[in-house]
Amino acid sequence: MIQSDLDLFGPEPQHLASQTVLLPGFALSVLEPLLDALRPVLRAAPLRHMQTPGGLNMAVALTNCGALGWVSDAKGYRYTTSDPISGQAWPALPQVLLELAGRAALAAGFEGFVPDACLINQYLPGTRLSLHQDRNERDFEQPIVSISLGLPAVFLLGGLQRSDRTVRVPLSHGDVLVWGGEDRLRFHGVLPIKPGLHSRMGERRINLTLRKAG
Ligand code: MD3
Ligand code: FE
Repeated sequence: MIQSDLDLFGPEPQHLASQTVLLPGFALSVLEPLLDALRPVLRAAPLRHMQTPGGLNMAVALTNCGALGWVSDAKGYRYTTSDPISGQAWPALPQVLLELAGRAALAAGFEGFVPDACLINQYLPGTRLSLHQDRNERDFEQPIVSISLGLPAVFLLGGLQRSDRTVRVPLSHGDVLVWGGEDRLRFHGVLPIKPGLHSRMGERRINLTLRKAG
């Protein structure tokens, strides 16, 4: 089959591990409604650099929407119901994002995923995220859905031990990744973002991570 035929049907889901599925371009069909919904969220709860529990400035700028939001400060990593800057509840999770996450989870084999938290990470060129596990959620049986927007990234997918080998997964604008089950506690990270200009998103990568945190 020639490339143009493949384009008509869109790339197939790719299994990166037993319960890790890459859905290439899955977010593109709702891209404009998604960006329209994100703008007021970012106005109400601006991106900011949080401190690590050890007192260092995080390279990634972040904010949240949903009933719960992930924060980091001297007290540690945790979920809060309000934005520590404004003192207000985090902005509501936009319906378009809730529905996109549910459809992505279903496409990856996870039924009935209803997230209550969306972490919004912004990476400028040069920004990386070092290898870590996500352990602040209550129920590790729940999957995580991640939406990549803007500049491309190379995602590092490791194993259950920090020392396990990692595989490099290129992520493009509109790609959606879903993790669950035995892959939920894999170590993972993001290599430094290469300089570039994305036609729709500018000089940055935005990652939306949807979880059931509470
Ligand atoms: C893989 N964010 O916010 S996608 C994070 O691109 C985070 O901003 C990255 O890691 C980003 O914690 C990676 C999300 C992700 C979340 C949980 C995972 C990837 C995962 C759990 C297991 C394996
Ligand atoms: Fe993570």
